[in-house]
Amino acid sequence: MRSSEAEPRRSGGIGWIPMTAVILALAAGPALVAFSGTPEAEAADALHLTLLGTFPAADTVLTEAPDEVRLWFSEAPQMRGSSVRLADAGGELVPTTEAAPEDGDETQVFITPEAPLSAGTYTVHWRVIAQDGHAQNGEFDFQIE
Ligand SMILES: [Cu+2]
Repeated sequence: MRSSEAEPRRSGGIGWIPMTAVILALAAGPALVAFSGTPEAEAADALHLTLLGTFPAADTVLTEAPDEVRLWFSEAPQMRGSSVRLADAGGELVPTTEAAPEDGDETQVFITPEAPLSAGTYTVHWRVIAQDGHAQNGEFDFQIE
């Protein structure tokens, strides 16, 4: 009797512990993610510059070739280490001026193609250094009909 009474208790105990571990893991997982993603990450996001807009706007189709490519940021990037490059549909770099801040509004950075752009799809690759030293990069396409 003793052993048959002990057996279910024991198996019940074994079953209960893993279930508790699973529940704890499920509860702790999101909590840990939330914790690691909260105060420090938000502070870093607040410091990071963000891309506010571009000309041409991403994924637009233009009927006329733009004479520049311009990016607007939430703060003035550090120009040292920052770059904006233009590539054609084949991935070849299109000759442009070096990325330069707009006079009087250094939150805007622009490049100017050295020759008028022909019809086709282009990709803008940008990389900028925020005032806090963090690099941000991205790319977007536009098309000229
Ligand atoms: Cu940052």
